[in-house]
Amino acid sequence: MPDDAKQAIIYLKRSCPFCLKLRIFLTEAGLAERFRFEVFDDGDAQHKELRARIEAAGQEPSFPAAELTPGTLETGTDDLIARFAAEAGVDPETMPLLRYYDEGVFPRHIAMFRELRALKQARTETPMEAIG
Ligand SMILES: N[C@@H](CCC(=O)N[C@@H](CS)C(=O)NCC(=O)O)C(=O)O
Repeated sequence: MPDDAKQAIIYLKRSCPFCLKLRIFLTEAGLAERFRFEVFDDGDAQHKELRARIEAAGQEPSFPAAELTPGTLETGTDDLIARFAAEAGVDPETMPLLRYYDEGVFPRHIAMFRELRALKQARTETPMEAIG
């Protein structure tokens, strides 16, 4: 089936570790062919449009997002994984690549992101006289 004929769409932000987690799961579970993947960059027009759509539905914008029913965006990486896994009868706990990512690069990435954010915040809060 050509990609643009697929109804179910998964929206992925290119730099997002959660989006990569979902894509790893779908690929390793052999489910990727069922979806059309729309990949966008942080701050681009598609990102802004998707954020506006999610906010208009009264939800907090978050990616990955899945449009399984046209017009409805669903979010929450682990919820989506659990749902697709149950539907396909697969167990994410037994997937070596997903486990490898989820136990290594993923938490490290999140920790580094938080660390960087705290450093940036501390830098903006520190008066120049204190730096010398
Ligand atoms: N609890 C969410 C967290 C996902 C998340 O924090 N995604 C970030 C990108 S890494 C996000 O969507 N931030 C808002 C934005 O980029 O507009 C999940 O598990 O999917």
